[in-house]
Amino acid sequence: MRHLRKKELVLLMAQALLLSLFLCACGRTEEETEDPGLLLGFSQIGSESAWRIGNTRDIEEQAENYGISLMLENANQKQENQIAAIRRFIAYKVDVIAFSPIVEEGWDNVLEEAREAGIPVILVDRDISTDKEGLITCLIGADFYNEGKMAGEYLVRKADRLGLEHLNIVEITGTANSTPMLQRQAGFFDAIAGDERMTVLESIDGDFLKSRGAECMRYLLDTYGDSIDVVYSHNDEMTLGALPEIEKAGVNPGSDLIIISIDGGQEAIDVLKQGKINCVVECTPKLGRSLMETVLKLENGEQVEPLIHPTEQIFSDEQNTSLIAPRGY
Ligand code: GYE
Repeated sequence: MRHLRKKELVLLMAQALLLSLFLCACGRTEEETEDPGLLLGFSQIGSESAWRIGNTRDIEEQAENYGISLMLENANQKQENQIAAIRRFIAYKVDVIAFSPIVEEGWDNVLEEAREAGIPVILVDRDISTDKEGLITCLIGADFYNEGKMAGEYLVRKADRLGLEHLNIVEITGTANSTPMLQRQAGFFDAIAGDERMTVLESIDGDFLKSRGAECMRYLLDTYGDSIDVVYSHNDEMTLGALPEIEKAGVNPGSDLIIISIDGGQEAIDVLKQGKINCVVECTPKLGRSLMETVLKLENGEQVEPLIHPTEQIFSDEQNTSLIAPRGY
């Protein structure tokens, strides 16, 4: 065999390297397509709350249970990172794409790219707002409007039970223009609408973050002082950030102030049991099983429900809270 000169050998190796890089960039390599294991690409919002961390853990566990390969990317609270991740999933030719959209707007272009690539997209947890048809196969997530409505109905029952004549309410909302923020606000406001005892002093964006919950509560206490009767917080993280600020002001949460929260994570339930939160509306993060079952149905060409809502309950001082089972997130 002719001895290849060193220069030719280097050139040959460089060409081989370029070819393998090209094959990788074009998606799964030959041997992977021989073993058509189902591959799900999931873009997760971030790690902003115990709920989100529980949601990620559940999706990973259920992918394992159902034998589905999972490419999960954490977007660290940035929509642009989610869009980039979805484009990577398309390039890699995953079988299904799923994601929890941090906000409702701004997804049309990347979802049209997924549709042109023939990759079905499942929404998990949150929804999108679009005028275009056929971008999404289904939504698996909570009925956030009903969560807000249950929170408002609890407050009405509390006012009736205690014979309260007037309640000044402050609202600490989740991420602006996210589905849970929009719908938890709408459901709560509809539940108290027409009840002349209820006045909402201010709604302020806490972005579902514990640190922002504390900042918002400091501002609200400085602004409205002891005229506040009720704090309605869109998630436990912000509630847990707000509570120390309330106590620093010499106010007793759960007795001087009515505290209403949403998610139902273990930490908030423990505080409910201590009597420092009055009501926690459940929002389960355990959506992994429904997601994997839906992925398998799509793979088998079966019809899937366009909307899958988990059943949810309310935990409050109307019940024996010592009986609440461990929450798992
Ligand atoms: O309430 C909050 C998380 O989208 C339901 O996002 C989810 C919300 C949840 O950060 O804790």
